[in-house]
Parts: sequence; structure tokens; C-alpha cells
Amino acid sequence: MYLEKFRKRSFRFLLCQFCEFAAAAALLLCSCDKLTGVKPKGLRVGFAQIANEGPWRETNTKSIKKEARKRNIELDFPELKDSKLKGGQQQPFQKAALLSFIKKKVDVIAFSPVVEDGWNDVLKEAKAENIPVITSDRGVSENDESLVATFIGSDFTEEGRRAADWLCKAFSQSNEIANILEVQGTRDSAPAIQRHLGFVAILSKPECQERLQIIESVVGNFNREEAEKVTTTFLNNGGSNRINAVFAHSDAMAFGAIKALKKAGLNPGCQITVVSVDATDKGCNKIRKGRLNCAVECKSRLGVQLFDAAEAAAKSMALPARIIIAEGVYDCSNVDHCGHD
Ligand code: GYE
Repeated sequence: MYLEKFRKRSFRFLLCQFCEFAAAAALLLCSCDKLTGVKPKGLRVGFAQIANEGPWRETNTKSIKKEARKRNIELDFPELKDSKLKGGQQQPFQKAALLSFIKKKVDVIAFSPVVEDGWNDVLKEAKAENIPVITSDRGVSENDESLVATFIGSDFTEEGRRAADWLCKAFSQSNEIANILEVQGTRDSAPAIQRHLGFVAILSKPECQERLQIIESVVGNFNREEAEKVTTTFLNNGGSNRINAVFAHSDAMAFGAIKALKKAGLNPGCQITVVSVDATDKGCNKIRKGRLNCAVECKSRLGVQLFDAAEAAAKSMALPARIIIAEGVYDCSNVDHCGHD
């Protein structure tokens, strides 16, 4: 009994001592901050994103914000809500964001350029202020390499090649010729330009030439609804009798095309072979459901690589011109490994 009381008392005593100590430490930390005016400072990064056109972008944004929080990075991330805006319409918003980052003198600027061209002036302004710029996910066409510290993302040309390779092999097993509807991403954007170029490069190879042909290319702006609309128009204008394959530059657009095909009484995944780029979780599920035949992977979680590069750039460390992410190709044979977001 006595021992019990003694134990309780000494526990209370220790607890009080601890509280007093903690309070004193907190007070000291606060007053230090106030006295010196120095707050524990993280890196200040401005990021200009593209409007949210689908699941790929959503995961990309989440990954960037999550990693910034984890590293105590002060992230300036202006939001552009209207996902239906085309590339040319989004560029002024992104340019304004970059100019505001320069004005605020952030440590590093990063952005995902909605289109490839037209960034020279603003990049030169950043360079004049000694602020390193990283392009993430999409690149710019400017050939002055000193304007961009590094590019982090995918090899879009290779993705286009992989999609065509897969189709070429799939159609080599049948006597049919693939009559392909190509649903392209945003006009003048790096992924739309390069995925198309990679795709047609394989089409012109002797072993694929006789098996694959693009019968029409339409623009779906990386957006599900727009892709559904342009596919429907194509199908209604006689396309439904000719088509037996779709190459969509993104999962979101493949979903729109699949919907349009179904509405037209066609059977995507079976009668019509559908190939997309991204392999988001939703894309992988469409493979499992048998509606999507193949998804070429384009990784969206770039947060870790982005801030590794940003931290290095802020310390003026040399970076490679391009940091390319390794990716795979998924179909029903390996769908168990598909999904990264
Ligand atoms: O493939 C698509 C998104 O820029 C790589 O943009 C990205 C592309 C991605 O809308 O889904």
C-alpha cells in the first residue's frame, strides 16, 4: 500500500518535471525564433501545373504535393480549374505563374509545359534572375539548353513506338489489317507530337507496314469527354465500318473512345483492339475488364525525382539534361503487375 502511494507520487513528480522542461524548451525555441527572426527555412519552389484533364494528372499533382510536404518544401502551386481549355489557352496562365514565381524570387521553378513552344522569353527572365527551371512530365522545344536545368519524365517517342509494336505483333497473328483511329493528345504538346512520331516510325517498318495503317487522326486534348465526342463524330461519318483498332495517346481518352464505340454498337477490347498510353490504375482495371487491350506505361508519380532534382539545382549542382523514367507495357498477360498510382 505504502509502496503503491510512493510509486504514484514519484510518477507524478517525474511527469511535472517533464512538463516543466518541455514548456521551457518550447519557450526557448519560440523566443529564439522571435529574437533572431530566422524561421527554419525549407526550399521555396513554384510549380505551374496543367489543368486536371484526367487520372494521370490527378496522381501527378498528388505526388508533387505529398513529396513537398514530406520534405518541408514551401510549394507555390497555382490551380487552373478549367480542364477543357486547350493548350494555347492554358499557356498564358502558366506563363503568368512563372512570372509570379520570378517576382517572388523562389529558389527553383518547375513546370509541366502544356505545349512545347513559346517559352523562350519567360525562361530567359528566370535565367537572368538566376532561378533554375526544371521541366517535369512535358518538355519544351527551346534548343538553348542553358535555359532548363533538367527535364524529368518519360520518353514519349518510345511510348509511341511501344504502342505500335504491340499492335504490329497482335495483328501479325491474324490476317486482318489494323485500320487505326488515332486519338491524339493536346495539339502542339510534347507527348502528342512525340507519341505520334514514335508510332508512325514503327508503322513504316517493313514487317508492320502491311499490317497497320492510320485511317484517321483526331484530337481529344487528353480529355475523356472530348475524346468521346471526336470518336463519335468519326464513327458517324462512316468510320464505324472501317475501324478495327484505336490508338489513344492517354488512358482518359481511351475511356472516352471506348464509350463512343460501345454507343455505336461496337465491341471495344474484342472486335476493336484498343491501345492507350499511361497505365494508370483505372487503365489497368479496364484491361482486367477486357475493354482495353494494352496500356503503355507513362509514370505519373514524379514527386520524388522532381524534388531530388530541385534540391540539387538549388545547390547549383550539375544535372543531366534529361532524367528519363523506366516504364513497361501491360496487357492481359501481365496485368497483375499493372498499376502505379
Ligand atoms: O500521358 C496524359 C496527360 O503529359 C505525360 O498528359 C502527360 C500526359 C499523360 O493528360 O494522360
